[in-house]
Amino acid sequence: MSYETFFKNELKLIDGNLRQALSIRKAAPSIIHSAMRYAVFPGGKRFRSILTFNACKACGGKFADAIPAALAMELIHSYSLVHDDLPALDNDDLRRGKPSCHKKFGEANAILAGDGLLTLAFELLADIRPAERAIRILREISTAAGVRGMIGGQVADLMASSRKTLSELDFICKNKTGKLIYASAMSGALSAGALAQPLQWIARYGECLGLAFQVVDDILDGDGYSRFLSRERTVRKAQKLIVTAKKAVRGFGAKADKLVFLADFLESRIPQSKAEPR
Ligand code: GRG
Repeated sequence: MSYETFFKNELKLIDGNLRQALSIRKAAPSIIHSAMRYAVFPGGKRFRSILTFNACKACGGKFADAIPAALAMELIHSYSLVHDDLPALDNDDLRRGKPSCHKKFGEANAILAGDGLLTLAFELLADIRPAERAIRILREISTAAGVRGMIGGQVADLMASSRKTLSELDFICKNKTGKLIYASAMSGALSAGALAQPLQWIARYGECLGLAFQVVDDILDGDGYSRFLSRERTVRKAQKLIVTAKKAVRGFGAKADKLVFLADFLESRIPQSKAEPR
């Protein structure tokens, strides 16, 4: 079954709730709301929010319990892409097949739209109840998105020389990409009120899946790990992480089927032979 069919309900739920969260149509100045919506729609794979929903489900919660965390993860991911595309960073003119946010709305508005998406994420998380749960989730997500996570990884990437070591590359990928995926899983589990043992399983799963995501992305782009390791070793690294991720959630039994599907989906993205870079 395709990814889109398998996750039809999650995709509908995340898009409907994102639309609602971003639908301040009459609010002034309208340009910032338009730029924020432009950055979020149409979406990409919605991988992080799908992960949040299903980590929550594996831990005995309902999708509805995970809506604020799932929204937050998708908003923070969208902000990171808007800022990453800016001339000062990757300077990309295109994102998801259309002009990047700064190309459409100008650099200043794109910076502010990114800021708007990031702060909206935390506004939504603040409504989680009980309040102790909100605080726990806020801590997890803010740490992952900040200097001990995505921002730290991005800065390490900017500072690294073209001759970085494998351990520097690991640090960059675990933080820049991995931490947000880790937090997507953890915030889903926390939204279900998960206790120590299931949290430990989800933590291990999220950690391995997060790094595997970047390794697979590097295989597709012919970048990062692919420049360091042979194709065979890069593929093996991704596969090993995916196997470990799946093992970590075995204790959930059938409740983790969708988490296993997500891990298998990553593996299915690895081209059979050396791909032309995207
Ligand atoms: C604060 C100025 C400033 C910049 C921050 C946060 C940041 C810049 C960069 C984040 C790093 C980043 C974009 C890492 C790449 C992660 C990655 C592989 C993104 C692609 O994710 P997918 O494949 O995309 O899930 P879709 O389009 O499917 O949502």
